[in-house]
Amino acid sequence: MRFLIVFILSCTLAFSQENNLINVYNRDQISLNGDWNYIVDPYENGFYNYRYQPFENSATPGKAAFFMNSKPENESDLVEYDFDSSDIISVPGDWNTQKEKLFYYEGTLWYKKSFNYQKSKDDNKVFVYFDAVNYQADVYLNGKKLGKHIGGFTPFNFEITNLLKQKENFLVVKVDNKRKKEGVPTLNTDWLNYGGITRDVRLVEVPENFVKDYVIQLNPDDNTQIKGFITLSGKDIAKKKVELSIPDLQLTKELITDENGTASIDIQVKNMIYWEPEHPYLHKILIKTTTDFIEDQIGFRTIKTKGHDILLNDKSIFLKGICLHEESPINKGRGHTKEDAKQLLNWAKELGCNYVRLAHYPHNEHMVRLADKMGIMVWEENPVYWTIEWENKDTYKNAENQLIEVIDRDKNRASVIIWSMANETPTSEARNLFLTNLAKKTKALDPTRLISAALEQHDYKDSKVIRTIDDPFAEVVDILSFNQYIGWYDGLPEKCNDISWKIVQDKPVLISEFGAGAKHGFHGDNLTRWSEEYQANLYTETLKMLDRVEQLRGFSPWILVDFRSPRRVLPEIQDGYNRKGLISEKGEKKEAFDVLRKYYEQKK
Ligand code: GCB
Repeated sequence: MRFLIVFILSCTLAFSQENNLINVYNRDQISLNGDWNYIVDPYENGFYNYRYQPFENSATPGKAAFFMNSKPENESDLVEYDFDSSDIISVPGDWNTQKEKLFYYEGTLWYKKSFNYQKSKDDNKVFVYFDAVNYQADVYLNGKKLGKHIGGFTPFNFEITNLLKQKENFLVVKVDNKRKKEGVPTLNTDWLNYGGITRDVRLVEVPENFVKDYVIQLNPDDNTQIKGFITLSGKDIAKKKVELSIPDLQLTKELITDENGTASIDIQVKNMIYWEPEHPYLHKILIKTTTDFIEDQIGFRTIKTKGHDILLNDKSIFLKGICLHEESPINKGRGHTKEDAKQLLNWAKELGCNYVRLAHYPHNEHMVRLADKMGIMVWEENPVYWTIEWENKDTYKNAENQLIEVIDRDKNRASVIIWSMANETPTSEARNLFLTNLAKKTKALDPTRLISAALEQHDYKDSKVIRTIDDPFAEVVDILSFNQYIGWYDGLPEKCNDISWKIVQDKPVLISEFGAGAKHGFHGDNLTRWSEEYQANLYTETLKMLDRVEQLRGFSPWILVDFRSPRRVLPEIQDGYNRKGLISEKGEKKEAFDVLRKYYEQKK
């Protein structure tokens, strides 16, 4: 279904052209959010016949197939389901927190939405665009299969122009969130496997010839040069005029597309205003063709490393960070609204952060759009977590596809500075190859950003107090990042006094995680597990220890807010939550919040 062309624009700037629309955020659209009917189908009865053959493989799927949205035609007719009299669920939203009986459900739910649609122009094209569905979506319109998508955190779309009617369309989505050994992520994670159509669903209408894709970024090696491309899609796209304007730079350029509908951008600019956390300036960008018009807001900055330094616009920076899961601080459950993102990023700002690590998968688009506006740098991660099937080619394809989709969505966001390939993966030849291939792909698609992965630390030779990073993938990354839990899983907080690191790679170091669990409101002394005092003391001791790491250029403690995890079962303390948050799931700050806030306040 997907095809990928890599345009080599210069030796330093190449990007993918993908099948998905980009910047739907700023496109005309009709939302399909709201009430949908749903059917719980643990046996996938609406998908397979009693011989376990998929109905969709047959030219005449018959009435039993749920995607046909069948109704009895007369009083004798047998149809054993009915969407319209089935229960209702809100889209977007996970099913776990909307329906008590589905809290731990992992399996198939069928969703149905009926709608009328009037195109604004006859020859326009219409797409249905899903911001994310966890984990597998099989999508049907008016009884016809549009396609399927695997991966719970990235967008996908299907063109529906030819199937769309003015009245009584029905869109049916089979959503399956069963965890799979070969999946990405795999069976084991430390977060709740929220199922459902978890992000927005939109109908996007575009002209027959439209702006399909673009990259407008600074050349990493020359920050006075804007480079990239604009690609059109449609029947008549060769040798076409495309106007690119950036009004606040008083810049209007007329570009001409090549045979494939792509126009290269190479513009020299004087007096550029750069994007940086203290001044997150976004330029209004206007792209006009004879048929289409699209607007975006893009920040210009460069991000590089040199020796031990991370350079933002050629100045060395320290990343004052925090990790985030995509859980709503407002409605609980999987977060998806602008308000959810705003609350999380406001807390990060209050903590003094200029950086967040979006763990452990791509978050919704509001998050990166807001980070752009608020001046917060972002680490964005592929859900390659713990023990993936490294030798499985389909698993690799799946991981790569999810990465391509997030790069495609966020390649014009200034806030995104790091693509993370994975989290805490055990080294082996197969794993090293898997991650190296992902890294190569990422660099080929996006040479303007940095690559990292949350690695693990190891004992240095036989020493119990000197740690090192002994991992072949450390050679591949731009930034050497690792998680460490000294004082929590590894001894008590005072152990921090004894530990030092011998880092042999000539790269900047980020500590991608450290932390301790504490139940808000539970008090004890510094050595009482789960007390706020223990957590605060662990932060104090860890921060002293990290100050001794010469190469350290930032960190992102684990984690801003307590989050749901079925692995965390201790009654009265965890009750289904990982308690390493600096803030409880109810929004109450723990003592450690202030320890970190004060540290960031005095940190230059
Ligand atoms: C980790 C994982 C993170 C867990 C955390 C913990 O190293 O990367 O996903 O939630 O530890 O709390 O144990």
